[in-house]
Amino acid sequence: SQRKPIVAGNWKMNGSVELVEEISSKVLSQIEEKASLIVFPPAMLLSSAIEKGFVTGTQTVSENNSGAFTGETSAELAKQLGAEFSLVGHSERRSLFGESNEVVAKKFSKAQENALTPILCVGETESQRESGETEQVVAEQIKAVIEHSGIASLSNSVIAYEPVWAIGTGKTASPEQAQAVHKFIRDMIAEYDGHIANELRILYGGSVNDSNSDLLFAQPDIDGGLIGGASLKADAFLSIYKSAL
Ligand code: G2H
Repeated sequence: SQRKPIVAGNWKMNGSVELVEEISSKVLSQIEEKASLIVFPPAMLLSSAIEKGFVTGTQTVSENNSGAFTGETSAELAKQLGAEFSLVGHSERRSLFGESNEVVAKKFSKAQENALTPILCVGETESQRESGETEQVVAEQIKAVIEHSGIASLSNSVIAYEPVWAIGTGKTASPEQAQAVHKFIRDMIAEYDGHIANELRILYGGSVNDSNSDLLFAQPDIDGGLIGGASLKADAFLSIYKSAL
């Protein structure tokens, strides 16, 4: 496909100034034009990561502009620092911090208002998959954004499919399972707009490592990955990046 792959590292609440230095020194010299590499460090490491030369994003953004929202991450300030992306609706935000589809849709649009490219994370839980609800759950998560911001908003965004049962569990979706959902997502969006669907990068996330990334990224509708645990190890992250080239 013509879509430029993305390999993104979601550090979650991990890492350190030293880790920014270590990963930048081992990985940044290996970046090629053919695939993008983005890191999502904890907000307090954004400046260090930007200074070292990483393309960065925040792990979430507030749906509010500014004001009495103690502890929140401002999209406007993230942009001022030099961030270019933001994750929205990561499953940990949904499950641990109670973010509904509607709240996630507001965060998506707040990111775009501030010229951050949102990476919308979607995915079903294990029990939803077992009861055959995967497609319905993922469709609802995406439709909440389309209803709030319109289909055109997806042209400046990325989707990450992360089955909840595969996150941090070491239990990756098989390339076929992942491809099936990615294709479902692309087809669903094509019903609104074929061009947007064709251009949209859809990343896979959930226990991606340096031994499963090759086969996952080779699938026709998988345009790279959102990597958690393995993005904290320079060698593994680099080899995952290389499998997207
Ligand atoms: C899914 C993923 C990164 P991990 O949360 O967003 O984490 O690769 O550790 O499963």
